[in-house]
Amino acid sequence: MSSTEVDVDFFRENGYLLCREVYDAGEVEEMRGALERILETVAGTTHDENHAWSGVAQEAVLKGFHNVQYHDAAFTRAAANPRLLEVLTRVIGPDVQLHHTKMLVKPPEQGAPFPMHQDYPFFPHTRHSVVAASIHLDDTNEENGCLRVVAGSHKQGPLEAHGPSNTLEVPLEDGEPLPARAGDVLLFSYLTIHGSGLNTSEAARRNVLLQYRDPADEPVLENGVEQHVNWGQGMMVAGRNPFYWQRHPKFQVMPA
Ligand SMILES: O=C(O)CCC(=O)C(=O)O
Repeated sequence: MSSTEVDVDFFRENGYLLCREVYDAGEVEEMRGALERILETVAGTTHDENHAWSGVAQEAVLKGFHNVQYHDAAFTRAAANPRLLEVLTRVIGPDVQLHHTKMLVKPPEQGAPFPMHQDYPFFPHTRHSVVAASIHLDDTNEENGCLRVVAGSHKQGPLEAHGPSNTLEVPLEDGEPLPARAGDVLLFSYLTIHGSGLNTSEAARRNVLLQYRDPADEPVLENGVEQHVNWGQGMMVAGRNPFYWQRHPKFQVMPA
């Protein structure tokens, strides 16, 4: 990937950008290993819940775990990968801050779909700088539930969403399927309408999703408190945080 391939105008116009070969085969393999170890660790424990979104078929399964960089340093390296930062600094600006991370595994033949939604209602901000980087650990296509986006939908701004999963009345088919290769990253604004279909293939579809923002972008507070907070939030991956003393998380260690 070279900097000339970062088509910032395309991102601004369409609200997404598919960046090819951001991670090399070795980096993908390292993340696959780390992700499989997380799955092995939770298997058979109370942590191994189905994280499929509300409203999807009951047999559909999603293995979705947050804070992956606290499980394995492979994800810390991935979150601060220089090739990814080259893209993020062109799209967000020189200062880039991690907001949160998660892994999403759609198991074979029953991997849960994501109904169409914007990410905005889960973690609203005032300047809408929040951008997702979805790292593909497997080749994706329509059969295994690749991501779909509605190009240009970010320009509509925040839309009225429904239910606990903040879904929109937009059929999945309205989203353009974006098949990708392992190592590719799909960037999209948290205002871009997106979703993905069921994984009906014989193999798992594994993605790691990292959310970033400009540290100057203030979260919308509820009763004076930011709602979507987790450890690792606020880590600077590029530039500096001029707002550290005004806004930083205060965590309390609680018994598990
Ligand atoms: O990875 C996917 O299929 C979709 C993930 C997604 O839309 C989300 O986590 O908001």
